[in-house]
Amino acid sequence: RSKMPCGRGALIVLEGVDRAGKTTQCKKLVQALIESGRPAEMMRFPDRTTKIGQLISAYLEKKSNLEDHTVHLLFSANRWELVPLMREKLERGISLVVDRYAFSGVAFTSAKPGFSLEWCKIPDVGLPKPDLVLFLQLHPAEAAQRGQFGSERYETSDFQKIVLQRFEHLMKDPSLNWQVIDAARSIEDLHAEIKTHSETAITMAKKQPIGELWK
Ligand code: 2DT
Repeated sequence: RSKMPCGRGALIVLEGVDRAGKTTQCKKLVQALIESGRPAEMMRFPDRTTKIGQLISAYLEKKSNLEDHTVHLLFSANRWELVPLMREKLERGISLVVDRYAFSGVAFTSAKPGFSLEWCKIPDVGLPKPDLVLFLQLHPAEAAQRGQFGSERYETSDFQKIVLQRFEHLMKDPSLNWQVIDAARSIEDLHAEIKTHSETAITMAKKQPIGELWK
């Protein structure tokens, strides 16, 4: 029996600054895709359940300190360790809806002093390439209105502003299918737009092999 009865699944990534609604929208998208007969599963990075993910989680919770290059490479390693599973699912026709990916990796580390965008991208070169990257755009002032920042590392408005600039730079890359979504709207309005883009990406992906990111 063919591995791909109806073609492979699509790799759909949601990115955006903190509190733009990524996690809510990922969950709603997976549910809607399944209800319309399109197999789909959610993933998130960092995946804090693996051994590498636990090191990252302790770092984010400020329970441990890690050198900046080291933690960057751990975030990347955390994606690479899940690549075999991601490929297997995509090839079985399951679309993956991913909460953060290499773009967060580059945007957050390159927001630290002394890190270039180019250096930050290298460890993630060759990862499965997303068929669609949805960027949930939210002005820092509107993000601030959604309540206080949490207590994890990186959750300060000054840092988040630099992160947003790094994302804006990454979005200029025409080799990726970036779609910018205005996240200052209702959950349902956002969901409808995200679902439409995703359905198109799923249809297109069926006919194409999985690409390689930044290669
Ligand atoms: P959440 O679990 O709340 O999404 O926060 N991050 C994420 C990085 O610095 N590098 C990465 O590669 C990834 C995927 C963003 C996770 C925090 O970790 C940051 C916020």
